[in-house]
Amino acid sequence: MFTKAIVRTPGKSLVNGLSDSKHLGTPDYSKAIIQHQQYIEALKSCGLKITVLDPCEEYPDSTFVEDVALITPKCTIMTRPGAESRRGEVTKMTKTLESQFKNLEYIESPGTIEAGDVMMVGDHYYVGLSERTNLQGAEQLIAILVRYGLKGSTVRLKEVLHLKTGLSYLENNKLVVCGEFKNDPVFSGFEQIEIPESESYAANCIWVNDNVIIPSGYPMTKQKVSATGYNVLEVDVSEFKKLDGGLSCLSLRY
Ligand code: CIR
Repeated sequence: MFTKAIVRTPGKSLVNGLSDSKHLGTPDYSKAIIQHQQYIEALKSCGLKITVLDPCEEYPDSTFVEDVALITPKCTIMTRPGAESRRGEVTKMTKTLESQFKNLEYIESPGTIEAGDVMMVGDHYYVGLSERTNLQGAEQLIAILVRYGLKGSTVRLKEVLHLKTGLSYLENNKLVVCGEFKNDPVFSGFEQIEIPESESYAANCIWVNDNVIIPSGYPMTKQKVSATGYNVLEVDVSEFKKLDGGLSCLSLRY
């Protein structure tokens, strides 16, 4: 069960965030603020106490807090984003986390990791090797996990930005899969919920205490996730989609 989450209100500089989805247009800042508030309300309705950090204009992508830290029950690992424009976000987040968490650990150069590439399944952490996360970063992360009695393994990505762009673990052995992860033998032991290509954005969804939050506007995903028996909540995150960000990216849940 999760009890808390950390989010960061988007700054006006959000419109300058990194994007491979320019065809979707520039995010509308006012809409993004409303959607972010609705996201917070959804997390609250799942029982979480939310820490809302102030906007950070220096870093346009800083609302995607998930990428800069991995909070585990045993330790908290500050990442080193592959996107250079995002590296400074880590220092900001470290200031927030160091007062709350002991056992802070750090990924060091030349390693890079963005925690959108890390999927927790109990005490095992799958680490995507992507354009943002390199082998050195993954090896450092796994070595830290092992020191704390946890485990990890790597998964090579072909197309998606982050591992959790195409996979979401919904607990109880249930795994949402899409695109390149369908039929991957690494995940054959899970009860799979296959998301069609036409709804691939919704493959990034989040389990929060037997609720699953999905992006709104994806009816097939809604139907498939509802069939698991979890309570499904929908949040419109269209403005974050324009920056390749999904629901998981917008919070650190612990
Ligand atoms: C980026 O490209 O870094 C941001 N525009 C989006 C980050 C999304 N984060 C995630 O998937 N965990």
